[in-house]
Amino acid sequence: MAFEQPALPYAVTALEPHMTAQTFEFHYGKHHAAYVTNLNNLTKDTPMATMSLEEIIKATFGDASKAGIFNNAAQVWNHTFFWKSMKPNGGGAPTGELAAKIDASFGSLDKFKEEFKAAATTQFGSGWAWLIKDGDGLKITKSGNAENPIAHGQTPLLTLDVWEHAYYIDFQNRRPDFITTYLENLVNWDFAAANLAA
Ligand code: MN3
Repeated sequence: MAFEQPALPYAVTALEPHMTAQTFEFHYGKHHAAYVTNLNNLTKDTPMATMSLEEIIKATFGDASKAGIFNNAAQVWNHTFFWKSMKPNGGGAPTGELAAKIDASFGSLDKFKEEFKAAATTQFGSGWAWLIKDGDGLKITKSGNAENPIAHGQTPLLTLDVWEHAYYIDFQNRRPDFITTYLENLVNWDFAAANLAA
């Protein structure tokens, strides 16, 4: 069975004005869709066609001869995870165990935001910023291009896409404003809490 692009968890207009339908038209409709098409073409009639994305990501990471498969499989996975990392009327503050772990790991929610913003801003060129599980605590990481925590056997809780295509339509070159908007208006703490509990 071919890989399929999962439906968005909300309407393309649901995150406006923070993330516009036009951004979804390109980012979901063109970029994410193209990674799915490429992955299907690259794995057609091979054993990988029936593997999970996570299995493919782990099996191809670091293998230069499989870089195309890794890049497309990871980008399919990363974008699906990114859409879920946001929600209409997102932002605000986490609660419960997640809130306690953020305080324990970063000092406060504000300190977390500062550190996350620094990581997402300083990822040079294309890539991703992540909140991941780290033992009993939490950690912020960043990765270049398609690389993700799954490749490293880590458990991601949230992600932010900082490729230019993620923000250029709505924010042009202002990546820091995009990151602030994500943290204040879009981030889905329920999704992060569910990943922490899983
Ligand atoms: Mn993207």
